[in-house]
Amino acid sequence: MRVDIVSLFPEFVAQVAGHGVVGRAGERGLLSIHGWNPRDYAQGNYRRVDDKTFGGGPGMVMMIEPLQACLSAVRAAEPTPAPVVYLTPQGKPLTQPKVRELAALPRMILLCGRYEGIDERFVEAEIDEEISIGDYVLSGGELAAAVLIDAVARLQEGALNDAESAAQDSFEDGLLDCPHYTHPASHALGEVPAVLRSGDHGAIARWRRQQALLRTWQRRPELMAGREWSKEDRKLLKELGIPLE
Ligand code: 6GU
Repeated sequence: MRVDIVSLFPEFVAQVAGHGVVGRAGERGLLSIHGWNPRDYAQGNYRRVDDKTFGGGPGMVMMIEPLQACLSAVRAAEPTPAPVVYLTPQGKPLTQPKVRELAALPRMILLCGRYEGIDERFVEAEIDEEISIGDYVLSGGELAAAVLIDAVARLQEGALNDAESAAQDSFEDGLLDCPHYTHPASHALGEVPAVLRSGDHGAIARWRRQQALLRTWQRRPELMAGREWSKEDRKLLKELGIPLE
């Protein structure tokens, strides 16, 4: 997958997203990240990319022209079609299904806003999707873009080693992950649950599933509302005393 980042700090995004799984996906040729700075496409001595907000008020707004020129260069660099995703707190909250959808594309173009945002006319004309990473305010879309790149990179076929298998991650099934333990089995802080040491793979799988259900119910009950449960899940929920709706 190819990711183009349009940002006033494109190196920052590439840096943050360049470590660990994402870096390895790059080395394995599964992901390539390309940074683009609208300032390089701005006019005049000052290479101005932002201006005062019409109607007054604090803060600066990113101007249409440098963004349009920059986006044209991004498109011209490579013919693969790509949605333009604008990272903004006004966007739809990012979820794992959305990550999966984007991860399956050959390319995406990420636009990071700074200041108060970007001229709405550019948003209407050029943006395909607006995405937020949560209900809090960041000073720019750069960290959000790095988050999105990380989430998408680890879903690229071959990005994870076996031990990291994405299939068992929190949210891949819409539930939180079960607890995990490692050696020593016995420690002053407590014992590893006996079932995990039993060697009974069926019992271990059931325990993990039940723990995932329990944790989700305790911590994020809204994730469980309106779901269809399998026969096995219904049994595990009943054992926990968790009512089915
Ligand atoms: Cl995508 N951008 C900014 N500036 N703040 C955010 C965000 C994005 N998502 C949550 N907060």
